[in-house]
Amino acid sequence: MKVISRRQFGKSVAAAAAATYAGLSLPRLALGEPHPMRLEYPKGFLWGCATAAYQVEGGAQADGRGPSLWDVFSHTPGKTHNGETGDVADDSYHLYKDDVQLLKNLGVGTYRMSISWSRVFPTGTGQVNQKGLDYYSRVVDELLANNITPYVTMFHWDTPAGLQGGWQSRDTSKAFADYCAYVTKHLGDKVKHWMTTNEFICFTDLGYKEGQFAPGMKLGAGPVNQIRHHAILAHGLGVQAIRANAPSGTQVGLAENAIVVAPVMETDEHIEAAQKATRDVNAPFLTTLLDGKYPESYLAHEGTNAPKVEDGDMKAIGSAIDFLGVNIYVPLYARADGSAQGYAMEPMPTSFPHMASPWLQLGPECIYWGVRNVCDIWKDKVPAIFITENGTSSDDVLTPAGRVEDVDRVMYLRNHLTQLHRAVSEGYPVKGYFLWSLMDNFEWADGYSKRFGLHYVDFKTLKRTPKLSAEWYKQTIANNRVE
Ligand code: GBH
Repeated sequence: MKVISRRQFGKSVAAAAAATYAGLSLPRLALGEPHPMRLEYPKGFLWGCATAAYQVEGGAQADGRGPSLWDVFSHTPGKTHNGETGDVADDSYHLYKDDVQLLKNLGVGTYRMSISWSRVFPTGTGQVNQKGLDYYSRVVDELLANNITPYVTMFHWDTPAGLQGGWQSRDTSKAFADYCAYVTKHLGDKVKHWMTTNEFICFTDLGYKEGQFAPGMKLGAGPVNQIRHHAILAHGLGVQAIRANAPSGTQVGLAENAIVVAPVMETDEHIEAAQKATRDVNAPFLTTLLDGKYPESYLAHEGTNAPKVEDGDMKAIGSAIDFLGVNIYVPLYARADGSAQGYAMEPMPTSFPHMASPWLQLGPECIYWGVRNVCDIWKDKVPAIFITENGTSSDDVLTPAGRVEDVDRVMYLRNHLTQLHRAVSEGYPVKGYFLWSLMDNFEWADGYSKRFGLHYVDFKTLKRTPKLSAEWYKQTIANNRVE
């Protein structure tokens, strides 16, 4: 009997295996060699970061700024985490040049920021505060000087406290249009991309129905539906005002947290179910805006609580937009169930994973379905789409060495940008992506307890430190691909 060594035996087994599986594998790549499935974004894809005035500016009383409902709310005991306020926040009011350098270092092409209405009109209407407007002029100039295109939101929840009745009053929608007209007239030569409002539900339902956001009220269905109507009306009148006062070529849209419904499985029936659900769950806001009318099912469901609509309202609300901005963080799931409405929403199991904020459940495919549903349902009503926010909170820790190893944020971003790439590669008109947020900031009712930034902010010294995710985003932008 022929005796073979253990070594020879191993070799012959390996050779037999290699023969069996030959043809089933591709040649190995050398280090640094591009792999065939690299997720390249199209040339010219716009990478950016987003913030909002009350969350980063501070300078709450600087240069004649009037109070907003969020100043009042955050100064009311028990409303925010540890009673924290946006009085100082990141003090971007004074440190904006540093912040533009942070953006420049990341290599972004654009910055989404918002204007504090009560800096420009301290009581919301009437008397203008020139110094407030000048501040935004300086910020915009600084961005442009650094080759960063400003995308500006007119309203990110900081309703001037001087407006009697806030969003309960129809006059607020009109005051908003006047404010938009004034700002566009004065900044329209420099800013070419405007968003009217940010996330309707957060300054309507959460402020006037749930009470967890400013102004902290808990009203019934009738008043709340009217408030929702005033909010979308403000958007519509705002679009008209911006168009009437801006140079031609100006792009107008909004930033809406379209509620994303993903199909449980990717089959025709479940996809159809998810689309039906998308229309319904977004009924009072996005659906009405893009259809130019309230859905029959919504009106029927609300009955005598349905909003009172005046002549011309729906025309304004349905104004054509140049782009739709969607803020996307989390998914919901639907399945086809053979019912009359055509779908059932899946309850979320308690075991569903989430990020540092308990509401921030991790389902990266939401960014793909968010884009696809909206584009498939409303087609040419959505000529271009931007992700105006996406990002996550993390329990960031600044090490003694001055590092923040936020691998969970990198994981979140990598997976969302992978899913977004799918939407882009299927031809959906996604033009850009704004990461929320440039730096840690005032996270509304959560105060400073939840950090969403690419830069860590020490809220005592206001020092900004880039996190690992900032390095990762910088590299992603430089390569124009995600990996
Ligand atoms: C966006 O809202 C905002 O536009 C931005 O200002 C904000 O900083 C960012 O996201 C991160 O939150 O406490 O369970 O009741 C996202 C939508 C709506 C999500 C309110 C959190 C409270 C959930 N947000 N919601 S809960």
